[in-house]
Amino acid sequence: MKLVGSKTSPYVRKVRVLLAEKGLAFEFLEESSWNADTTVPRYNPLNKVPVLVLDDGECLYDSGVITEYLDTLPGPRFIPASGVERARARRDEALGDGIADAGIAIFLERKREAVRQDPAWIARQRDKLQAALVALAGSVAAGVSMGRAQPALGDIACGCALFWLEFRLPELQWRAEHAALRSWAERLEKRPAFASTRPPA
Ligand SMILES: N[C@@H](CCC(=O)N[C@@H](CS)C(=O)NCC(=O)O)C(=O)O
Repeated sequence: MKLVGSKTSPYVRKVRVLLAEKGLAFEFLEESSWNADTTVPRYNPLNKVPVLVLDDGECLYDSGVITEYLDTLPGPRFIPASGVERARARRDEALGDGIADAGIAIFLERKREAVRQDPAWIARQRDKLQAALVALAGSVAAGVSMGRAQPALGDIACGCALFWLEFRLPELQWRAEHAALRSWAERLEKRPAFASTRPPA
């Protein structure tokens, strides 16, 4: 199978970390949907990454669909089979993806020329981020579905989102503001699956 995506995308990193944690082999086709000559629309009509291309050419997107599929393949399981435990794992993944969505919305808005930026829109996304960081810190500290020694899907998704925030919106300082997140992040980033998928400087 082939993964299409960029090394800076938090959603792509989530998939790469899961592939590494499960020990699954894949080919990485490095592509950004923002390049003028991008080939991503060949794989996803929405021109977004990640896309997982199966051996018969079928394409899977978005990242939540890909993680659900990968979890059915051999290796350790990251999504419980059923019930509220399964819903919790998917919810925690949605929290991570939502943090990435809000961060990317700010990042893209700030790329517009200053007079065209909407401060109210940026503030709305920032409110989501602040509330999500508080919720994540609480979940990690409680250790019910995240924050345990063996990372769950939510740890992977939220970890990738927070490391992306640090990379693109470093002024957020989530490590300084949430001690629970600092120690949790330090544990995650020591794992080979995270260390080997750091975005390029
Ligand atoms: N919900 C999607 C989000 C994917 C996404 O927005 N990827 C970004 C890269 S970080 C992208 O390709 N953006 C291009 C665009 O929005 O046109 C997922 O989880 O896969």
